[in-house]
Amino acid sequence: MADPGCGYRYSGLENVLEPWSPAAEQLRRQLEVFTGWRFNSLLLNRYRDGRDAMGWHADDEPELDPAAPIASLSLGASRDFRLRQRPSPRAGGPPPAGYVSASEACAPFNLELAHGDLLLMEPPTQQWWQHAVPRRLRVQRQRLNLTFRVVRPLPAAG
Ligand SMILES: O=C(O)CCC(=O)C(=O)O
Repeated sequence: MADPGCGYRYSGLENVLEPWSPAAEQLRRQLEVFTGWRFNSLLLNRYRDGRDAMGWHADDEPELDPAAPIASLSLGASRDFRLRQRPSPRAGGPPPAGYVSASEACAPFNLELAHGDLLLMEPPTQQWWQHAVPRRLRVQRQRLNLTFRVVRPLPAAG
C-alpha cells in the first residue's frame, strides 16, 4: 500500500500499489504521532509458517529516504529477527557510536519479535547492519510483518 507515486521495488519486483486500507491508515497515523514521520509506503510480508523466511539484507534501496526510520510491526506467530554488522559497510559518513571494525564485530544477535511488537530501525541502521528472518521449522502459525517506509519518488531516468 502506498501513496500515489511512492511505489517500492522489492527483491527485484515492482509491486502493484494498493490504496491505504482504513486499518493501515489508522496505524500510519498512530506511527506519525509516535515517530514524527509521515510514512508513505507500507510493505506487507506474510510468513505462512516457519518454513517461510527472509535472507540477510539491508533496506537500503535508493528510493528509500535514508534519513527516515523504518517502522516494523509484527502480528501473529513470534519469529526470530537476526541482526549482523554488514561485512563491508556502505560508504557515507562516519561510523555511528558503538560501531566496531569487522575484526572486532559482535556476533549476529537475535530479537524475538512477538505479536504486537513494534521495531523501529532508525538511521543509520540500514547502512551498518543487515537483518534476516531465518527458517524455524517448529513455528506452525502464520506471521504478518508490516513495514512502514518513507519513499522518495525518484526523478524519471533520462
Ligand atoms: O519480517 C520481518 O520482520 C522483516 C521483514 C524485512 O526484512 C523486510 O521487509 O525487509
